Amino acid sequence: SEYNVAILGATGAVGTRLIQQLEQSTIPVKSVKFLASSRSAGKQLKFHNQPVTVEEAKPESFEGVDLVLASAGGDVSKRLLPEAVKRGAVCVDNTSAFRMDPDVPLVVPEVNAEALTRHHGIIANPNCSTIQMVVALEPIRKAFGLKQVIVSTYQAASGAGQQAWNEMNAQAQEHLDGKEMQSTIYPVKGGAKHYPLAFNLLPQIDVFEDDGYTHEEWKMIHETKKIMLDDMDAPDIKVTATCVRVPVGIGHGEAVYFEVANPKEASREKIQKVLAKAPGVVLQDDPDQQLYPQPINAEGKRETFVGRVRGDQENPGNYHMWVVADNLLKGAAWNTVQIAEKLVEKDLVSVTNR
Ligand code: A2P
Ligand code: 11C
Repeated sequence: SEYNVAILGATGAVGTRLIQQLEQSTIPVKSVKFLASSRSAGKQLKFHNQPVTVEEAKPESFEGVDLVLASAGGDVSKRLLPEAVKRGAVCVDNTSAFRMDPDVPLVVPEVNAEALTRHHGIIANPNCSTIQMVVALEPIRKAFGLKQVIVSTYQAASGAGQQAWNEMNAQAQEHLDGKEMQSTIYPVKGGAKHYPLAFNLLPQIDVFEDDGYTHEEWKMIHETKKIMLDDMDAPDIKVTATCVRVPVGIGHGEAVYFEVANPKEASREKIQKVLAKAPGVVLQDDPDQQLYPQPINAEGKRETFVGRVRGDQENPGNYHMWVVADNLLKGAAWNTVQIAEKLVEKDLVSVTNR
């Protein structure tokens, strides 16, 4: 069969890439609808070179729609996706609105595609920094077990949305022109204080929790556990994170320190071998050739790039690796469309199994 597809948030940094990834996907598309706020209604976008007029997203917009790909912010998803499900549409949501709902599968196809069979109309796409980390960790967990993960992130400007990304570019120009940098968005839109990101590092992504962690760090901890331990009797994995915004346009980097459960089975070479064969992973690891993942090379790619694999010299059974992916593609638009492809493959684009 063919599907009527709606993209919610079609004008955003992720939305424009959802359109492009849908064009390049295996999903048979009967029709598309591009939805955004009233500010964008009437604007023309293209699908396979044909003009499509953006419409204001309303509950009625989802009449006759089979599949919704959403990336218009958590509040919009909370308000509109239940309306879409009521009208029979299956929704893949890129926001954090439903991720921790026990009835909502949180899916990275390379890790837990089987969770899709348990959907009730909404499937959640994880946070970008979580996705690329679990793509790299899952093959290691399968081969050697995993006890502990300590991650430090280097997250690109575009993760905060198109407006924020534009602000960093403007700040860079202001600084080079000898002017004062104007800051109205980073680290958090609508927050009490704003700092420049250009020529800077901001160790705050999203709001602070009471325990001193940011919400982005909270997401990396709890989403990782939900995805990797979902529906398994696997022992818990200890996870902790420090998330930092860096002045890079596209491509999150992550320094991942991990402890395997079966240290006798593992070695640097064996881990490299497992990663080289893992789905969705490209191993770029050759110090002699100065080969390692870089955001500039990951931009526009669907894969997760891994390099700098090495054993910790002081702690046997512990390893380090460096993981990079396009946060707007594998971290968002591609993972969302990939989930939709799996739903089509498994004939799960219906809301009958509620
Ligand atoms: P619009 O362009 O009309 O504001 P980003 O993540 O890059 O900031 O993009 C956010 C996306 O969410 C945009 O497509 C934006 O549309 C859309 N959006 C924001 N608010 C709403 C809303 N109230 N209803 C529908 N879409 C919205
Ligand atoms: C960032 N990771 O880089 C965030 C963006 O939960 O989907 C994605 C937020 C989310 O700012």
